Amino acid sequence: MRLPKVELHLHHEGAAPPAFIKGLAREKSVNLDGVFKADGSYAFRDFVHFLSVYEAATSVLKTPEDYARLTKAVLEESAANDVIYSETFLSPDFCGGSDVGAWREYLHAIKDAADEAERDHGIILRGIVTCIRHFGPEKAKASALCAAETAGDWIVGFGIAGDEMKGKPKDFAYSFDMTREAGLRLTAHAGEWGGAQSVRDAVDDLRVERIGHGVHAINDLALVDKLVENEITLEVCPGSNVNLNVYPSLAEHPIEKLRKRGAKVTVSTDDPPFFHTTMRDEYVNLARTFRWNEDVFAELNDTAARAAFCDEDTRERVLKRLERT
Ligand code: MCF
Ligand code: ZN
Repeated sequence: MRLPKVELHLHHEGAAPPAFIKGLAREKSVNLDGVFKADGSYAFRDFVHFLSVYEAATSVLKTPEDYARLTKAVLEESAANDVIYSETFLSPDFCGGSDVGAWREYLHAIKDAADEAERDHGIILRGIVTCIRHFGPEKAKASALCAAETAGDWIVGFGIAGDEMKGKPKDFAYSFDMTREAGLRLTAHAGEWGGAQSVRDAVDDLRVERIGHGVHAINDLALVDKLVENEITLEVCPGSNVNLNVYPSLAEHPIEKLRKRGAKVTVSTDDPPFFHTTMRDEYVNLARTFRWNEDVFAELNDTAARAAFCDEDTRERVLKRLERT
């Protein structure tokens, strides 16, 4: 589907095509046994295994220059899917080990590559600094410090991803409070594995304005109504959820029920090559499964543009490009 699209939920390394990771591994003589299947795609059995394969693949990205090359590859693919605005999750744990000086160097390299992609393809990139839940609250604080130090025109948010079954949102409240103070906007992965209560906890204890996934909110309609009332946007990643077996099929995925109940839903790919998806595939599959037409997709993209963490001038530019002729 050739509509202009806004994507709010994309993990930077998770968007790396297998060929890109294999090429870097060859250059640097890194052994990636177990990371790929015989057919060349990423190999993982379940969610916890996915997290370790993700980290193994990411280990070949060693320098700011590697991240610049990754950024170019990722944005070319997004632009080829008609994405006009994208927010990407970046972790200081992977970029310099949460040393603020090193982190700045990675960000400069990524931003230069993003500026070039914006000139060449018109795609706009903004970054969300992300702590990793299974690395624990202390590492999260170091990431939050990096985030607070680099908050600005293109680092616009702070978030948390990773294994939702490790620790409670309130263990990370300090990091969220610090980054809110620094002017960053907040999102948290919740309700992917953790049930409706995990979404409630993220909203109450971290005071986020967006939820990554959030799909299990559907098991508690009073919670969905609270999300509607508080205008909290869900970054829904249907292909990811089906691929990781959160739901057995797209037909059983709650995105349509959430939308019908009035929740602010948006559509993203999460880690596209891991989940054998692209933004175009997501749209085609949703259109086929739920009979969504262009009006529905226009509504989703309008919701996404309004929930984006960018400044108001950028938002206006994006909204203008979404206007249909
Ligand atoms: O959204 C998917 C699945 N649910 C939770 N976490 C992740 C997803 N994709 C990547 N992640 C995590 C993972 O721990 O985010 C981190 C990875 O190490 C990267 S954030 C730049
Ligand atoms: Zn995610």
